[in-house]
Amino acid sequence: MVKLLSVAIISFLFSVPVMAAEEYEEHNSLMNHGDGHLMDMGGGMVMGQNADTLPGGCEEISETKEITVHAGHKFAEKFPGRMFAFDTQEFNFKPCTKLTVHFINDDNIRHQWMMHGLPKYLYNKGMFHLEVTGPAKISGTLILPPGDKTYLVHCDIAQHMEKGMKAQLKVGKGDGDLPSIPGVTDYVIQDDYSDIQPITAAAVAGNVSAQAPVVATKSAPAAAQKQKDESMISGMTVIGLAIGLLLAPFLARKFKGMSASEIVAYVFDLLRSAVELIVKLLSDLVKLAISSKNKTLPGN
Ligand SMILES: [Cu+2]
Repeated sequence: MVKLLSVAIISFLFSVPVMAAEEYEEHNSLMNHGDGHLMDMGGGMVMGQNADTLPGGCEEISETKEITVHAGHKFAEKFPGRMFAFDTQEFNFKPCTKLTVHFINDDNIRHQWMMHGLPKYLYNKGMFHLEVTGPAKISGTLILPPGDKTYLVHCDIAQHMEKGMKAQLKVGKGDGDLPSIPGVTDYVIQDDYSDIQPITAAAVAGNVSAQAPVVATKSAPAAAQKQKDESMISGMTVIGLAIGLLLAPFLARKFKGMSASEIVAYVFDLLRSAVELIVKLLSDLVKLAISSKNKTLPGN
């Protein structure tokens, strides 16, 4: 009996994390503020909710669809260099589809599923928008317009789209692809890891493990130092060239009719007198400094 009980307890304990993973706070009693704008006190928000008005050009609702989209840091792990992502980067629906989106935020921060470019007579600012601080779930419904068009879906929290939380939703055939959709289209601004191969959409889709990101070996300060050194060298080169060009006519006249060994001897002699002059100047300077230091002020 004890054995049976302990087995039951152990199996229950093991199932707790699994059950916990499936549980999200549901924001399903939102207050309707009109114009498809719904909110609750817990930070859940829906904008552009439209479950019954047909967009112009739609004879009827072509299909009724429901999707569940997750958002979170963990979904960006397969996209090198990205921090946030949806679990799906591309959606496709028939024109005039009535679409319900169940948006699940898996992170402990705020995320959005924001769709742009919708007709403004029906959707305020052309947006349909789900937003919630997670981990939590929020749902909203809209009716997609007719025609082939590609809509941007993103999270508008500062830097979340730039860091990967971006997708595209094609109605019908769509009208092209949007840039920088992780795993779908190439990034507009490619990170510069200099020595490693650029990460293309094809590489991410085809072979994630083989393309595992190699951490850039060159650290930024080292690179900056190198650049500084290079600029110093080029500065010295210019000065050297200028001196050479100025001295060349004078030296050419001087060396006329001299043999190679005579020239070398002359140059060394010149250098020796230059060094002597500099040493003399320096020692004079030091003497001057010492003598002025030892001077006593008048009246003391
Ligand atoms: Cu976000």
